[in-house]
Order: sequence, then structure tokens, then C-alpha cells
Amino acid sequence: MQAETGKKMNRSSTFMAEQQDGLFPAVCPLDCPDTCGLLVHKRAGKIVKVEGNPEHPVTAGAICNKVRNMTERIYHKERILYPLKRVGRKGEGRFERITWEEALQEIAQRYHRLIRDYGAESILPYNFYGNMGYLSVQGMDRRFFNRLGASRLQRSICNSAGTVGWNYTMGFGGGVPPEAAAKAKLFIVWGGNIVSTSMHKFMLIEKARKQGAKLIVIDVHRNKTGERADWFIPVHPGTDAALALGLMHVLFDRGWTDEAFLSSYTVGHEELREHVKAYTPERAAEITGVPAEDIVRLAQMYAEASPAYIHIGNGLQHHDNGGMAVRTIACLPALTGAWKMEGGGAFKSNMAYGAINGEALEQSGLRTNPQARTVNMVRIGEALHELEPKLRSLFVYCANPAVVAPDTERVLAGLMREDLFTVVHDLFITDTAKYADIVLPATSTFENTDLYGSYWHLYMQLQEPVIPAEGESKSNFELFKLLAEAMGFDEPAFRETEEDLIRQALDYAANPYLRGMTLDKLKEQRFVKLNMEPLEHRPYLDQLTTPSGKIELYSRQMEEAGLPALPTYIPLTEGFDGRRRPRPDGGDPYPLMFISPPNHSFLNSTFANVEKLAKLEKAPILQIHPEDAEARSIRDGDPVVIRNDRGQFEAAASVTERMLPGTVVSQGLWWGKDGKRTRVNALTSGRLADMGGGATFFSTVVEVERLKE
Ligand SMILES: Nc1nc2c(c(=O)[nH]1)N[C@H]1C(S)=C(S)[C@@H](COP(=O)(O)OP(=O)(O)OC[C@H]3O[C@@H](n4cnc5c(=O)[nH]c(N)nc54)[C@H](O)[C@@H]3O)O[C@H]1N2
Ligand SMILES: Nc1nc2c(c(=O)[nH]1)N[C@H]1C(S)=C(S)[C@@H](COP(=O)(O)OP(=O)(O)OC[C@H]3O[C@@H](n4cnc5c(=O)[nH]c(N)nc54)[C@H](O)[C@@H]3O)O[C@H]1N2
Ligand code: SF4
Ligand SMILES: [Mo]
Repeated sequence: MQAETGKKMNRSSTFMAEQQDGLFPAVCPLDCPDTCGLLVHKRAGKIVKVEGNPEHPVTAGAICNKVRNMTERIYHKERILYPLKRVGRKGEGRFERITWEEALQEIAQRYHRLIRDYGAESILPYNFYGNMGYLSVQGMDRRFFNRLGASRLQRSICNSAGTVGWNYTMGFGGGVPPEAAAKAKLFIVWGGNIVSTSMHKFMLIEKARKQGAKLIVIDVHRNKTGERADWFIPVHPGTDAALALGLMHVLFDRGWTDEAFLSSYTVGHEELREHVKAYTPERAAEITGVPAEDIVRLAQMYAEASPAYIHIGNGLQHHDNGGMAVRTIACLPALTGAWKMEGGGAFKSNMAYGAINGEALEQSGLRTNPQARTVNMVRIGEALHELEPKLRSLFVYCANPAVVAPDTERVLAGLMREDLFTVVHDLFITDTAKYADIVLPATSTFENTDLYGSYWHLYMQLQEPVIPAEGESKSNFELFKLLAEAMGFDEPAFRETEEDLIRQALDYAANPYLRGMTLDKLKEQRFVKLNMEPLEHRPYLDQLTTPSGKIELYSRQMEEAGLPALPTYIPLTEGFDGRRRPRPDGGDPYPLMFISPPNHSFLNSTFANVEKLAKLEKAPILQIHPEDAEARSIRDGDPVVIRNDRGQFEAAASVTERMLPGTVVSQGLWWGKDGKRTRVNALTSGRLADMGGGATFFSTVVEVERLKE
């Protein structure tokens, strides 16, 4: 293949890391649905440029600006290159260099002592998807903590509320694949900002628009995707289920439903038809802020477009009622029969198509403490203070809870505990690492071997080291092998290689889509498409794994779980609907809804320390409606403080009509800097969503004031 530079890509997977010059294949490891194929340019042994791999069938050579600047991160002057031990106070960030031998011995000794005195449950791993590689976060690390007998972690900070909600309706955790989506004539992006968070899907939509397709964005603020839409529909936060129910009312009422489809493929359509009579467009308008005539127009466009595709974003899922919102929206395509046509239907995640053999990777049989408790990662602030028996050690990797977890003040107070032994494995002294007793240097993805799936497209990819490990850094895989050895764990599971684990991950008869996927093929081709043949023999709609095998508009499972069996609008616990109802306790100290979604140039809190990207985002900004600004004598550019009972956050006001009055928005997860209050999660709570133990970042109420200087 001829790449842009005219140089030939090196396909041989042996010793890429040792070659000084050339062009090498790689995979983007970040928590982004697109999982791009990359090309890494090396000169004199160093990476000089990262670009998209034009051969990748879906991402096709385009990558985001974040990853185009990846070299700034890999060779950042603050990257940690050897193990460190804390010498200052917790939070101060003063460390001294130690050897790996010392670090491993100290951790092993502390862990043996904790296990003897308090039991292994006193130790909690805390990780998320800082690196999406299966070996990075679902491999040796899981084996290690299973064998240790540590408390287990419920990894629910991202999308688990919606996943449960989707599954109640559809059963199977896969939606419309990209190849089919390209054929849609109407795209509804609902609670997502795909221009920033899934750029290749936006590119796909742009292409379809050239053929006449339309894009509608439903969001609480006109984000970058809303700016580019044919129709942007602003809603009050947490009211989407009411909007969907209003649409259902119109669809049934006007006879715009596909009755044959409803009879063949759903259960509960008669109950639903009755149920939604109460959700007139007028009532839905009152709740959502969307005018009744717009609800009718939207229902008509949805019914007439064929095929129509709904993208369900994370904005819906980070609310008290997030599970129900997703469950409700997931019912819409069944009313019009959109699923019948190629490209019609909905997408929340396509991860299920590529499901790997997670059990082979983590080996739950190694568990020395099968009864170990499970701690919800969303509630880490509370867990560090209140859990009994106490947590006495936190092992953080691939995550930055001091910035990303809700209720920052509580998290930090927990991390300050002198009796908490904290280990952080990362590439940088993150806000979390500042509180660590031991900091361990992590490799970047380009220094690792790993296997990647995608939660949007259908290709798996292999990463092999393109450069040697920087300094003394080690991959997660290697680290947990070394720790197992230091702890004296001698099971064969800890002696296996990366390639052994990749083979085990791919050997999974339970997933027909994985049939034929092998390590050898991945080495040869770099990206290999899942085997989609099963869909040809047995259509998607015949594969649903709900108890009835149909789309469950009425769900007995939900009823059994104590939830409404039919899609229902449930107001937020904190906050207001369109009637601006005061809080149930009568008080109204925090009249504004505070939404804190990701920004364009960071990936969660990753890249916030890369100067070039931080400069593009300038500083934390609070978008506030002119009415709300005027009521508080706030002018554009003014410094403001945003407060509630949990904490404070400071930003520069941007007075804008992007939202309905009553909602303020600040994008981006900034690190704390120079004692400034730059972390949005100081305001958010550890309250859990209605399903899946999910986070409720966006169900937050605040007051805003001009900051006196
Ligand atoms: N550039 C960039 N890309 C990313 C990330 C990043 O940090 N930066 N993060 C990655 C990760 S981990 C994830 S999970 C995905 C998330 O990506 P998306 O699924 O696109 O979700 P968010 O970016 O969280 O966008 C949420 C949108 O929902 C809106 N919203 C909030 N509340 C409501 C509501 O009640 N109703 C409606 N209709 N809208 C609401 C917000 O205004 C925001 O525009 O992106 C991934 N990609
Ligand atoms: N207010 C608010 N809070 C949010 C969100 C929001 O929209 N608003 N979004 C939420 C969502 S959807 C998510 S997914 C979470 C994300 O939360 P996290 O997964 O914690 O995301 P990051 O902040 O990117 O932190 C990842 C860390 O992993 C490190 N890392 C990268 N690669 C490796 C590796 O190979 N090994 C090790 N050991 N470390 C590595 C990175 O340097 C980085 O410090 O945040 C959540 N928090
Ligand atoms: S962050 Fe997403 S868009 Fe950017 S390179 Fe990675 S996978 Fe591609
Ligand atoms: Mo996420």
C-alpha cells in the first residue's frame, strides 16, 4: 500500500519496535466508538507523526485532532518513566524515584499484611477504559485481582443504565451496523455529540445527506452536531422519555404505525397504545419544552422516512431516569417497523457483535474469595468513607477518578485518608496519582501488544509494539504478571503470554460473529471483519434474546425488577421538568440544571494536560442563557462560580441561546490546576440511575454567581 508519504507500510509484525524508520500499523486505544486504524511514522527510532490508516474499511484514513497530536502525549516532558514513592503529603504530588523491585516488594508486603489483618476485600481495583485493549483492562489485571480475592468493581460510570434499558427492550446488545446505517434517509442523533465523539459516524451521515438524507439532533444544548443539523430540537434535561412517549402518541393516533410489524415482532403493543393516550403532544410539550406542533412534525418525519436511524447517545444515560429514557426511545423503531429495512432501527452500542471470551481472559475460577463484595465505581467517594469493613487500598489504572468520578470533594477527602494505601499506574501524575503512595509508569499503546474491538464498527484489530517501552514503563499486562510473581501466585494463568490471551479471547463458540477470527489472520491483515454470515441465515429480528424473543414494549422482566413495565416518563430526582417544578422538599436553592458533557479536544480527562489541545479549549467555560445571565447580572466573559451543596466549580461565562433557559452547560473534564476549582464533578452526585447502577452526572442542580475579583 502506498501511504500519503509514498513510503511503504511495514507489514511484518516482527520487531517493528526495533526498526528505526518507516511506517507502521497501529490502533487507536481510546474510549471512542470509532477505534481507528492508525499509521505511525518513525524516524530515528522515534514516532514523528500519527495519521489514519487509509486501508481501514470504516475509518479510512481520517482521524481526530486529538490523536493527530498523540506524539505530544507519548513524548510529553511530564510523562513518568520510572516508579515513584510519595515523599510529600497526599495530594501534594511530591515523589522520589524508586526501583521496580522496591515498588513491587512494597506493594506485595503491604498486600500480604492487609490480607492478614483485614482480609483481601480491603483492597479495591479501580479501572476503566483509559486503554480499550482487552489485554489492558480485561486480562492479567482481572486474573490478579481474582486470585488476590479483592473487592470487585462494578464498572458502571459510562453507559450501564442505558445498556440495561436497551436490553429490556431488545435483548441483544447490538444495533444497526455502519454499513447498513449508510443507507438511512433520516438520522436522529439523540443525546450525543458525534461531531466530537464519533466523527466517522458523522462523516457517514454527511455522505448520506448528499444523497438527500436528513439529520435531526435532539439535545439540551446546540452542540457541534446540533450546529450542523437540518433540525436542532432543544429539550429540558431528563425529559426525553416524555418526548418519545409524545411521539408514540402521535404515531398511534394518526395511524402512522406498522401494525403488521407490531403484531409479528413485538409484545405489548396493545397495552402501549392505551398507555400513550395520556401523553398528548400538549402534555409532552409542557414537560420537554418542545412545542406540540414540533412533536407532531417530528413524528411525521420519523414515520415517513424510510429507513430512519436513531443514534442513542450518552447524554440520556447520565440521568436519574437514563435507563428508562433509553428503553423508551429503543421502542420507537418498532412502532414504525423501521427495523425491517436495511439501515432502519437504532444504535446504542454494537459491542455485542464482537463479544470475546471474557471468562477465558479473567478466569473467575482463580477467585480465592468468590463471595467478595462488589463496589460501584460511581460511588467511590462514598465507598472510601463509609464502606464496612473499610477499604484500605485502592489500585487505580486506566482511570482518573479524582477528575471523572462524581462528587470530587468526597473522592479527594477519601484519597487523603492516611490509612489508605493507594497505587496508581498511569503515564502521568494525574490528579489521582497526586494522592498515591506508589506511582507506577505505564506504557503507551504504541509500546504494547493488544487486541481491540469497536463498539460501533465490525472490525477487530491487533496492536503490536511500534516503539520499545519508554523509560522503565510497563504495560498493564506485564505489571500484573510481575505483581502476581511478587505475591507468590504460581498458577499457570500468570505465566501465559499476550498471544496466549488473544487466542483465548477469540476462542468463543458462544459468539457466532467471532467465528473464523484468529490471531494469525489479525497479524496478516491487521483489521478483520466479524463474520456477519449468521445474520444472513437468521435475521436480526429473529435473534433477539428478550424472554419472549420479541421487542418487548411491555416488559415483565422490568415489572419483576420493580420498574414500570411500559415505557414511562419519570421526572428527575434533582431538577425540574418543563413546568419548572420546585424540588420535592419544597426548597429551590439551585434553580439551574448543570450539564457537563465531554469537549472536543480531550478524551474524558485524557489530553487535558497536553498543552496544544488544552489551548484549543482555552479554559473551563459555562454556557448560560441570556435570561439566566441577566437575572444574575452576568455578562459574556465574566468569571462565574457554579455552586451546590456538594462543591464549587469556576468558569468563564459564555452567554448564549444554545440551551433553553434553566440549563447551563460546561464541556470538558479539566484537571485541577493551581488550586483553582476547575473540576465539574465537584458539583455532581454519586446518586445512581434507575438501572444498571449507572452514573447521574447530568441530573445536577446548581446556582451560578458572578465571581467578584
Ligand atoms: N472528543 C471526545 N470524544 C469522546 C469522549 C470525549 O471525552 N471527548 N468520550 C468518549 C466516551 S467515554 C463516551 S461515553 C462517548 C460519549 O459520547 P456521546 O454519546 O456523544 O455523549 P456525550 O458526549 O456525553 O454527549 C452528551 C450530549 O447529551 C446532551 N445531553 C445531556 N443531557 C441530556 C438530556 O437529558 N437529553 C438530551 N437529549 N441530551 C442531553 C449533552 O448536551 C451532550 O451534547 O464519547 C467518547 N468520545
Ligand atoms: N461530569 C462528567 N463526568 C464524567 C463524564 C461526563 O460526561 N461528565 N463521562 C464519564 C464517562 S462516559 C467515562 S467513560 C468516564 C471516563 O473516565 P476514565 O476512564 O477515568 O477516563 P480518563 O479521564 O480518560 O482516564 C484514563 C486514564 O488512563 C490512563 N491510561 C491510558 N492508557 C493506559 C494504560 O495502558 N495503562 C494505564 N495504567 N493507564 C492508562 C490515562 O493516562 C488516563 O489518566 O468519565 C465519566 N465522567
Ligand atoms: S479518538 Fe476516536 S476518532 Fe480519534 S483516532 Fe481514536 S478512535 Fe479515531
Ligand atoms: Mo464513556
